Amino acid sequence: MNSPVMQGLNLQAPGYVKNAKLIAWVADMVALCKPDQVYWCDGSQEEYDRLCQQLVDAGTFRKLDPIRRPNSYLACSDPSDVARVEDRTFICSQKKEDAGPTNNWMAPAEMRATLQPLFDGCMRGRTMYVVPFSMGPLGSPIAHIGIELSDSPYVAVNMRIMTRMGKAVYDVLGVDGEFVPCVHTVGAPLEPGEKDVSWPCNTTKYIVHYPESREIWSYGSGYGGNALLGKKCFALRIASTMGRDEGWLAEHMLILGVTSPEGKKYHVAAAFPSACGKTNFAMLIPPKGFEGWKVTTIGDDIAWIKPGKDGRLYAINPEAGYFGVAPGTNTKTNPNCMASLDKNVIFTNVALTDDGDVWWENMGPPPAHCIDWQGKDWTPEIAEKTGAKAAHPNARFTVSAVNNPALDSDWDNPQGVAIDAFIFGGRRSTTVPLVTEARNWVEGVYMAATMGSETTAAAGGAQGVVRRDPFAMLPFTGYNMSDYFQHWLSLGKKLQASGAKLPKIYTTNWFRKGEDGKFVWPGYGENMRVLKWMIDRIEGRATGTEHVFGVSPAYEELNWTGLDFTRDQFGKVTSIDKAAWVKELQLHAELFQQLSYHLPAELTETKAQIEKRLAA
Ligand code: SAT
Ligand code: MN
Repeated sequence: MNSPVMQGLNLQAPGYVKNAKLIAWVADMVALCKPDQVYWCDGSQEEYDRLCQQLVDAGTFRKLDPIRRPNSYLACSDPSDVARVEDRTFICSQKKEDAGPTNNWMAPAEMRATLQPLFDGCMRGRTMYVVPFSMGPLGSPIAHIGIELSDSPYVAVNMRIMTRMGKAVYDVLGVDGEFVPCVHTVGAPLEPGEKDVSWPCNTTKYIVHYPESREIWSYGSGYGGNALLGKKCFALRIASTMGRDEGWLAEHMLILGVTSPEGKKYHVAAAFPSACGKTNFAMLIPPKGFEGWKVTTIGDDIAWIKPGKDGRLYAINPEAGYFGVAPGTNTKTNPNCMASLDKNVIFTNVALTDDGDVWWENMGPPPAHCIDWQGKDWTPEIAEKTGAKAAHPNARFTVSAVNNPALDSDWDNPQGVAIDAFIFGGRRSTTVPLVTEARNWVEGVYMAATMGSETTAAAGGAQGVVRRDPFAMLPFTGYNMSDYFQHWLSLGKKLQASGAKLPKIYTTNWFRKGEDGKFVWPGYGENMRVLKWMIDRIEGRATGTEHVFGVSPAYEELNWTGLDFTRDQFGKVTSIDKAAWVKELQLHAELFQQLSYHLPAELTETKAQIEKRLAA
């Protein structure tokens, strides 16, 4: 503790930090990163307000109008740092096969040698924030602890919203508790006297995971999942490997509760790729015709699911807030979300209106003038001429779950909620019908494994290209994808053998388009009609129609009260085109070819059965 680099640093951990491994690790990281200061976050409101003010003074934050948007801020990132960077994300397991063909891999020793010079002195001129957080309710048997060291105060305040962050974490951690060490730097050290920029980052980026030692190292980005390491890095990539080793599941799923007019409650976990409306579905308001039904939110992005003593699967939301996509969110698509954004929000890369509020595409009528996310003047006329967006398509809000008027009373229950159904939803303009139930667990795993989706802006890629996105986990599974399929199959088999009733598995597609190129299904709140059918199936009230790869509803089985949706339109979103499916199965074959190492035989067998039925 008395080495020269540490002199004058507030390295001394607060008295309530008693974990020797943690204290030693922080000292090592200080020696490596060489920050000017170390600041131990306590998670208090006072601290949050102070750091936000500091971000305002630094020009990173702009405080929004206190009447229109109380206690809320706008941050605009560097235009080069606007999304997760999948091509810079690495899984560094000892063996390449363990990362599998869907992950970027580098040998741990080689990666450590690469990162060493980058991290050496990376925090010069900056403060290292020690951010203690719990993924999941503090002390829950399903929860786990992480500590993020970051030189970004933006990360510290976002982590306070997104996780249970603060000194209470140290009580759970105790003297010898386990934590996942997460090191993050924007990779922009400051020379003495050098003036900082409002969004420091580096053109070189590395988002690195060592699954065997359960470590995360992130370099060069301050944005979203690259920097808020509790989210995709820990809660999905590292946690999925923990789940494989320990017999549980870390999934890219929202969790919702549905309560019937009779007061019976069901829990559904649903996987959709990033930016495909998970937040909207998690906050769904039942439409006309569903009086007395209630949908409540447990989580909007990630689920940790562990088998209970009764053999059922119990899920928690490891997060405590929503880091949602702003563009497209409005009082029609997601009224609960709009209400959540009334106050105490951090907005990133949306537009600033002349009256000190925010605006984004499709939020409502455009303002006559605003400042776009890059600080330029924006008017509807300019947009018309140049196509300039006021908000970046991947612009985000960070808001606490407690802001959500539809928050489920069990959202913070340390025991989690028992899952009745899983939904896997792709974004496909053709081929895949509105909803299909798997006849058994294996068929459900097949559906999830072969899910395809047209890409969105969240991954920073082009829009509209179909890519296979197994379980909506393509960029998030921290190990070999085929081993992950096997883990799902094995867990199902084990639970079934114990006599437990497994959740039903569905695949949905809200995104079929007509010849006019427009979505046929109205989506949003109307998805309740599909959800209700699933519950009818769970209760044995709906027969469904069996087809080549599962069971789908007949037109009569959905409640159409309050919606004008014809049998013909229903046909457009549910039809199964044989030729399209022959092609689709060729694409499944390509996927299986790519994933052939350790690919479970059950999946190729399921495919053969579908092909047989298709040919019949
Ligand atoms: O930017 S994040 O990775 O946190 C969000 C997402 O891609 O879903
Ligand atoms: Mn996500």
